[in-house]
Amino acid sequence: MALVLTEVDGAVGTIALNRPEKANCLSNEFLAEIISAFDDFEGRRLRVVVLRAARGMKVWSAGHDISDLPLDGSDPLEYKIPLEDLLRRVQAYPGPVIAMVGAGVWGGACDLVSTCDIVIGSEGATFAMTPAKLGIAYNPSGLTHFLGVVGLHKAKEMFFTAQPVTAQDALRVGLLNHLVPADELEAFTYGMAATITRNSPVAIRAIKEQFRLLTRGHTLAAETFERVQSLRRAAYQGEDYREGLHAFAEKRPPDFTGW
Ligand code: LCV
Repeated sequence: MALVLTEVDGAVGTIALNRPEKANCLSNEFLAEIISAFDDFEGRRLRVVVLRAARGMKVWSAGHDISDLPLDGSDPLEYKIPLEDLLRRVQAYPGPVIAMVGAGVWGGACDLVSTCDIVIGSEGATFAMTPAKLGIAYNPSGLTHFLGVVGLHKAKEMFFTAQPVTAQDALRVGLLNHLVPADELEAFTYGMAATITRNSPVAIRAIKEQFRLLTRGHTLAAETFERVQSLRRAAYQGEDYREGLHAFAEKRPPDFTGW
């Protein structure tokens, strides 16, 4: 069964995540197929991409496939992992990427959804940032990104609690552009996509890239970068990270003892 379902309607392409048996969690193979879909759509000059879960999915995406996370002491969220490649691919796509969300979004998938240019949800949409559940200290580009989307206090609450944010709360803090009834979600999303396709793709491409450049976060002094890397390394090479992954695999709550 194809992990990624694609549809094209005029200048609008749709990428649907289709891994129901694993709650749409994002394996490296899955991520590579999503990136290929974006490459194909760019080659076809599709002006808008809608990113969604396949119809009938109980979960939009359970985030990174935890079984793909390394336990050899290497950085689980380094620059060149497939998930980070996909986040950059979304940002580099020359047209708007609209996330259409009607169910739960977890971890790296939550970063993916909020990396999209516009997020439209229905009541079932929830958003959880889960690295602390796994002993992962996340990464500076991801944290910077959330700061730009929801602001410092909400970003801290999301990362410290690892609990899902409701659709209403997501709308209130700016994680959702629109919250619409489930039976109107598709019509609303594709109506906005159609509106966008009537505007200049050259102007939109330039405006999107300027937004990316203007919101990239601060330059880091060498000493700051080294401290960031030391904090992150202590986490992913520590016992909490191992405990987080083993607890998930054993379907039990983690018992973190680090400090
Ligand atoms: C592998 C999975 C997963 C999964 N990986 O269905 O952002 S970071 O830093 O945290 C980053 C590293 C990241 O994204 O990490 C992943 C964060 N994700 C989560 O913490 C969510 C973990 N999943 C869940 O809490 C539940 O699966 C939800 C609530 C999403 C759905 O629950 P539901 O009862 O509907 P199951 O839990 O039964 O999941 C169905 C199958 O998918 C597997 C899960 O182990 C099960 O497989 P088996 O049937 O073989 O047991 N699965 C779910 N999520 N992230 N595998």
